[in-house]
Amino acid sequence: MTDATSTSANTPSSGNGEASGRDVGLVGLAVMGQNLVLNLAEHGYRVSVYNRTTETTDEFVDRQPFGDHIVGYETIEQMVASLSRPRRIILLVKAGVVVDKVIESIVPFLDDGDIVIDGGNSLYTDSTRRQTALADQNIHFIGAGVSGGEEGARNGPSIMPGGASEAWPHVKEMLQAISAKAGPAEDEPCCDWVGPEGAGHYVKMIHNGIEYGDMQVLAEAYAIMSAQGRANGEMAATFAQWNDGRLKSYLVEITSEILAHTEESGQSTIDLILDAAGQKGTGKWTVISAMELGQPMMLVAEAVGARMVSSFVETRARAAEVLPGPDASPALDASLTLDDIGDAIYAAKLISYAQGFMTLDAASEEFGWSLDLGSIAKLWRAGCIIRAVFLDDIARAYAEKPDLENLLFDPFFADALSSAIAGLRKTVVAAAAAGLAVPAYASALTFYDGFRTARGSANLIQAQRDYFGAHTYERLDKPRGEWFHTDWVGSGAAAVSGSYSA
Ligand code: NBP
Repeated sequence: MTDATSTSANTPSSGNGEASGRDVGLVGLAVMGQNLVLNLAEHGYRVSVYNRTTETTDEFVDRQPFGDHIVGYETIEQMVASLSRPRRIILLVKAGVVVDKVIESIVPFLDDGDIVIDGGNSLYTDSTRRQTALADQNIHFIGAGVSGGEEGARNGPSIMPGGASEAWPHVKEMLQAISAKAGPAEDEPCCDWVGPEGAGHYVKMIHNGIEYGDMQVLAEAYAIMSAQGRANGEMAATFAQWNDGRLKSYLVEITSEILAHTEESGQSTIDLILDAAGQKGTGKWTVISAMELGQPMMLVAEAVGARMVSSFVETRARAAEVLPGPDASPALDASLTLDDIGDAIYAAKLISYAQGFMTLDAASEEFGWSLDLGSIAKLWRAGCIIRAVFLDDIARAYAEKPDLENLLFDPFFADALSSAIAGLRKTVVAAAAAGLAVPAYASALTFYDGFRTARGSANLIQAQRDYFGAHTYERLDKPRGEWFHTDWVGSGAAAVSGSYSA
């Protein structure tokens, strides 16, 4: 490999269509890749594109409207050779082993200091591994979470880059230019450096986990309102109204539009859709990571579980015939209002985000990433699927108190939760009495009640563990850190030397 010598092509070049010195390369012309290329070209960047299947490249280049700002290449080698140095190459290929294969095929043509950006939904541990391996070859690797789907990629996604920080100055202007913008003047890019190793993909993973939670929270509101006998049009109007206030968010907005959508026949489209939710794995990854870090991200865990239960279509149909529910009449407490349900959505979301930020905080500590939680909240204000007005409040909470122990201790969130929690409680009680599953709401309420309980019931669990496994326990009448074992069938407690952790 030779040294990269020329200056950065961070700003768009004038673009005269020459075959060398192009600004950025992109591999992978499926839905995300094509839209991100159009976004780059619209911002003046000259993009060299490559796709494994050449016909896809040809079709795309032929119909795109940006002329020689977008040029297709038949081989990776030609694409790499077309770029100015340090070369910047974005990968938007299928996550997993494909990313490794593509990196392997590119590396032989790269020089010291070139930059590879993986913009797919890669697992953060893979990104950490890739960054380390490529650093050994003097290649800078950036794992960049990109959220917003097809529309975001085209018009401005939320971008969460992490990895080789030396590369950030070479890509900052470009990635911030194509990202969504937020803030009062809509000029603050939803793209900033997140941290080392796989930090960017970690933050994207937590974003996706929270997205699972938000979707479940809205689906439960839909289930309750349906059980109340409300028509889809009325529910659409309610979600639209909620979208004018504290619940304002992309997911509430599209939920309203979905519920209002009808077929040519006049029938609601939502009523024709099979109730079996798919998933690609980022919610599951979130829960696994939270568990590994000892963080109760339970609302997202329930959301992942609810999708699993939904997929048992035939089994649920059989269970519906043999497993009785409560004999409730009317089906739902008639005093449960739309305001109560709105409160349930809001309180559950507050708790879910608090759990998400607890996990981010723990990951930052565990991996030594120094994550800026307020900055992360800002990245999610626009462009991404969980964009919502209250991310401004989260950003403000961490800006005011960067060492905030828990989001729920911020005065704004504490007040907001205390005013909404009664609605959540009423909704959970009504749903449980009617035999309606509301796993996200119930989990949020249970977390809230457990979290605010100064003395709980884990003393019994410690006693049970000590009884069957001599796992020892701490005592209220002795200092923390002193451990005891009781001979439960004999007599008395004996101090155990040293510390013990389970
Ligand atoms: P896909 O995840 O469907 O991947 C398709 C692309 O990967 C095509 O360009 C395909 O080339 C290429 N590819 C495959 Br498959 N195997 C390959 C190989 N062995 N060598 C080279 N290229 C290979 O595309 P996508 O939906 O655009 O998503 C791209 C990334 O962005 C993924 O990581 C995804 O999880 C993430 N993401 C997607 C969305 C979304 O809304 N779709 C949102 C956010 C993030 P081919 O044309 O030759 O088959």
